[in-house]
Amino acid sequence: MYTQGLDEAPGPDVDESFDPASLLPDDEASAELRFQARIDAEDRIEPTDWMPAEYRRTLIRQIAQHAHSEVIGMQPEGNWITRAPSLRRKAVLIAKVQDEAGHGLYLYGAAETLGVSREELVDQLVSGEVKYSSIFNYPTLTWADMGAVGWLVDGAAIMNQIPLCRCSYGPYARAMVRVCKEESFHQRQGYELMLTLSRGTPQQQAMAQDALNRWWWPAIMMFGPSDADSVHSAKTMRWKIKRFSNDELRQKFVDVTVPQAEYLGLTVPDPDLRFNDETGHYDIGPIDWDEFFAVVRGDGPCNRQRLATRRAAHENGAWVRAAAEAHARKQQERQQSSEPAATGPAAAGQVA
Ligand code: FAQ
Repeated sequence: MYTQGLDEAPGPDVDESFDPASLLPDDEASAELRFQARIDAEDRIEPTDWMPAEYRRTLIRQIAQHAHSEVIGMQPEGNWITRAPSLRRKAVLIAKVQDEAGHGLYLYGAAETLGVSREELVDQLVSGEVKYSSIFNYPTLTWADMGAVGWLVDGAAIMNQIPLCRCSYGPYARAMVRVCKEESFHQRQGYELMLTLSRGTPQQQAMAQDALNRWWWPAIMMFGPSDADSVHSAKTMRWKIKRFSNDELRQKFVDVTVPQAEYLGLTVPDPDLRFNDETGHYDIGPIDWDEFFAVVRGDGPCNRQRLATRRAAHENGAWVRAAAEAHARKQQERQQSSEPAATGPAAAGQVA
């Protein structure tokens, strides 16, 4: 369902009149033009290729924010592992939370190929210097939230990430392929949980509706500011990091998700929601951008708690990092002391 995004033409191209060459000395200008020509020809940029400094910075910013989101994103669901109502649900939830940790690691790995170290990235997260997705600053109050998060949050994440599988930067695009396969499983388990609740007792149906009421708008906001207010979209679309604008992806999500809510027998909490026969899309009511920007600034319901938990986990893990480093050092010393002196048959290449 979500992979259909891959078959569609990219979104509208950005300001073609902009000429990066006009700002740069000759050598760099021609390098930048060659770079853009490779992007336009759908060539993949790899870590050892020349790239404009701003392309590198933009990718580090986006990939790091994405990695941090996956890592912080473990908290709202991790909260429910001990309270899952059955062994099956617990096993599924543990697997999902572990997947999110893995996604963070692939993404940190992809960011490292751009010349930033893992330590720097992690320090930026725990110091609160860099952003992670707004969505993870909302609390998970009931078990139904595990369904809503899988269905809506992972659903929104996939909608955004499928086009990233075609991102111009090779390591990010390749990381996304696996991430999307796992997110697809996450979305389905969430929807299946919602289906179970919505076919259950009146109390279970009410829990499912309450979870949808609380998660709908934060999921809509996850796609980022409206196109008019998006600072980075113009350049990231020119560089084919992003293939669709924030509003285009938001619309795709709404179009896919509203019929899913109807199938569940739930009501989307938007009195202005209408199917528009002329456009063939759903129109939604106004988004509360004040809420979005407050959460992004650090004033959401759980921002402080999420960062404090992450910081504590990092500090509590210091001994593991120290032990791993000491072990690696010892192994290296042992290896060096047991290596034969560089003379004799081995050094002369006579030993197979
Ligand atoms: N929250 O100019 P734009 C997941 C910031 S993974 C916080 O439009 P851009 C898996 C933006 O960074 C979810 N900040 O920016 C999972 C920028 O700030 P800056 C994460 C936001 O980059 C599921 C400023 O606003 N996914 O859910 C948000 O072109 C379940 C201006 O915005 C990704 O990161 C926001 N929602 O577009 C895990 C995907 N939106 O840096 C656990 C990759 C915007 O200037 C459980 N990222 N901002 O200080 C992207 O596709 C893009 O970065 C966007 C933002 C679309 C998020």
